[in-house]
Amino acid sequence: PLPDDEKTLYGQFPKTFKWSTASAAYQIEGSWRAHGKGLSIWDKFAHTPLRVSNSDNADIACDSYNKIDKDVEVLKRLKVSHYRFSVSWPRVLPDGTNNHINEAGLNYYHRLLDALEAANIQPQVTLYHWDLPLALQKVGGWENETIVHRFRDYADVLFSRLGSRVKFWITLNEPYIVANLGYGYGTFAPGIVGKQYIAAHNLIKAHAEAWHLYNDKYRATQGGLISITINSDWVEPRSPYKQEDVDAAKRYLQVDRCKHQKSFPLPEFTPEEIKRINGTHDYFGFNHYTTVLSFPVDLGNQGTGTTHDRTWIESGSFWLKITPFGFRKILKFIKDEYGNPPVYVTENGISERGAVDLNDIHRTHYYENYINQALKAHVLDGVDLRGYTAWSLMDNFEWAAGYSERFGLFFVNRSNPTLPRIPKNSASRYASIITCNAHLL
Ligand code: GBH
Repeated sequence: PLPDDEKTLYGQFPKTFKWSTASAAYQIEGSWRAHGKGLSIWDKFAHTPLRVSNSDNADIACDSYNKIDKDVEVLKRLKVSHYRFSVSWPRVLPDGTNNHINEAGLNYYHRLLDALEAANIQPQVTLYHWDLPLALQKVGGWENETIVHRFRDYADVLFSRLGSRVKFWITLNEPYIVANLGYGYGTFAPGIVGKQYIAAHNLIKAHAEAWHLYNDKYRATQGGLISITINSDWVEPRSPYKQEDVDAAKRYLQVDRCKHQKSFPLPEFTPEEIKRINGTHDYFGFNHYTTVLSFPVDLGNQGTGTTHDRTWIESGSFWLKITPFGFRKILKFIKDEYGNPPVYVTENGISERGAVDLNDIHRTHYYENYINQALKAHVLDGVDLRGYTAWSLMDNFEWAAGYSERFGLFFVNRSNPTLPRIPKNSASRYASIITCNAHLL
C-alpha cells in the first residue's frame, strides 16, 4: 500500500470548521487618496521608480473601496463561512494617530461589515497588513519604540468602533516579513536595510499591547478571539545524509536561530517585557505556502541557505513550489513544538503569471492536495485545526511583483475599466471542497 503521504485521505473536518478566503487592504482597495485617507508607506514605495515590477501601484488595485457588493457577491459564490480582510490604518487614522479619526474611511468598513452580515459571512479582521501610515514612517516607523503606543491607540479605535461586530482579530500579518523585507533587505516598503531586529522587537511589543488592550477592556463585552499571524515554510535538509544540512534545517525552524546571526546587534527583551508578551495569543494564526531545502551558510539569513528541489512543480512565483507534504509536516511541528494550540490557517494558495487561463488546473491541484494534507494533520496527527483560508479571493497587487503574479480564485480583468471578477475553475472547486467539508470526491 502507498504510505500515508501519497494517498488521499477520505474524511471530513468538524461541522464547526471555518472556511475562509483572504485579501489585504492595500492589495485590493485602491482609492489611495479618497475621502481624507492618509498615505501609507506602500503608496510611497510603489510610486518610487524601480521598486515594483512594471512600475505597478495600487492606486486603483481591484477598486474594492467602491465595489463592496461585487466582492460580497463572489464571496457568496465560494460558500465561505468567513472572509479575512485588513483595515487600512491610514484610511482610518490619516496621520497614524487618533488625534483625528477619518469617519469616511471607517464608514467603508462599516458598510463592508453590513454587507457581510447580510450574506451571513463572518469577518476575520487584520489590523496591520503592511500599509503603515507614512506619517509614522517619518518618525522611524517600526524602528521607533513609540509605535507600540500608536498601534495600541489604533487598535483601541477599531475595537471600540467595530468590535461589537468582529469576533476574530489578527493584530499583525507576518511580522517576520515586515521586519526582514521592509527593514532588513529593504525589498518591501519602507525599503530600509539592516534594521530588522529592532523592527521585529517593536512589532512583537505592539502586538502584545493590542492583545492586552483587548483582553482587559473589550473581551468581557465583545467575546472575540485575537492573535497574531506568522508565516513559515516547511524545511527539509538538502541532503538527509549531511549532518550540516540537517542542522541548518533545525535552525531554520527555531525562534532562537537569530543567535547564529553575528552581523547585527540583537535587542533583548527585559524579564518584565517577556512576562508581558508571553501568552498573548488566543490561537495560532498561520500562513503557509511552500517547502524549502536547507544548507549551511556562514553569513546572513541566520546561518541557513535555502534552495528548491528541481522536481517540485513550479508556480508563478519563484519562491513557491507545489509541496503539499510540507503542509502536514509543519502543522504537526506546530502541534508538537507549541503544545497543541488551536490553529487557524490564515493564508494558503498559489500564483500563476503570463497569459490568462481560467482553467487553472495547477490551483485546483494545489488546493485539493494541500487541504487533504491539512485533513491528515487533523485526523491522523491530532492537530487542533479550526479553520482554513485560501489566499486569495481575487487577483490583486502582489507587492513588489505588482500585478504580474496572480493568486486569485477570481481573475480580475485589468483591461476592462469595470475590473470584473471572473471565476477561475478553482473557485467552483473550492466551493465544493467547502460544501463537503474537505471530503474529496
Ligand atoms: C503572503 O506572504 C502575504 O501575506 C500576502 O499579502 C501575499 O499576497 C501572499 O503572501 C503571496 O505572496 O520575491 O524575494 O521578495 C507570504 C510570505 C513573503 C512569501 C514575501 C514571498 C516574497 C519573496 N511571502 N515573499 S521576494
